Amino acid sequence: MPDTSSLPSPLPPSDEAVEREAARRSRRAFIVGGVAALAGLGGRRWLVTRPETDRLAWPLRRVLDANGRLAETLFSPTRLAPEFPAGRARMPRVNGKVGLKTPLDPAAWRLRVEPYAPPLTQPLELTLADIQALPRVEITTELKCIEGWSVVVRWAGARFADFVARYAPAAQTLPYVRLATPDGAYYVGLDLASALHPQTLLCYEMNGQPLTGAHGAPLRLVTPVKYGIKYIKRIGSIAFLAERPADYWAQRGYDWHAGH
Ligand SMILES: Nc1nc2c(c(=O)[nH]1)N[C@H]1C(S)=C(S)[C@@H](COP(=O)(O)O)O[C@H]1N2
Ligand SMILES: [Mo]
Repeated sequence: MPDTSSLPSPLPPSDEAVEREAARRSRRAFIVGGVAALAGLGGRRWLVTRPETDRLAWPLRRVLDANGRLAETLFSPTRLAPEFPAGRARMPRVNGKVGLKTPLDPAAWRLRVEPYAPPLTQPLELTLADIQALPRVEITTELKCIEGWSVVVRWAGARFADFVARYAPAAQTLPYVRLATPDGAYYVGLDLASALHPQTLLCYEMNGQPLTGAHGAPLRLVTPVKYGIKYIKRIGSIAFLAERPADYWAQRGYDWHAGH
């Protein structure tokens, strides 16, 4: 189990707040459902022929977003994904090569932290050694792909929370994080609570070996409370933002939070 004692622990929402939010959401979903029912037998047809928002008919996108916001309300930094004995770890297939098409020179690679607040007007450029200087954490968890397969993997890296505390402490006032590959082709958005979750890691090793190029060398994200779509490989830049950032797979029909 990771040691969470030194981490900031935002208070979980009160039961009352969660219930209020759930009631508000279900009223909304009821209204959307009611609209579909009113449309009668043609309802399904009507639904799937609506103009799309991020590749989903807008009423469906609206329900998905409402569910996602409910997930955000219920999200708890103390709810941990199950861990497994290290011996259970296997090598997953290489899945998803968006943003990995060009060759990468590991020696020239830098992690770019975008300026997020004055007096930081220049991006911070970190090396892999800077990340490896943070406390090393190892966890064995299940990588779950949204396509329906999963593999237990042993990861090693630094907690995202430790990275923020050391290299971007003032960024903790901003509610969102965006991570992108160096070419910008693949990008992932996280709310700050998910980024600071004790199992969210910036990983440089997989099953006891340095990451291979196809698995995201030199640095990838691991966030075991979410699906594999959020485990961005070959991170090139990290930005802290006031607005919810776009997310590669959320723009292609999946849930923005992608928790499970
Ligand atoms: N840069 C980048 N990262 C990515 C993807 C991708 O296409 N490009 N695919 C994601 C998906 S859908 C999954 S399931 C995992 C798979 O990780 P693996 O290839 O190490 O098994 O990587 C994620 N990270
Ligand atoms: Mo995936």
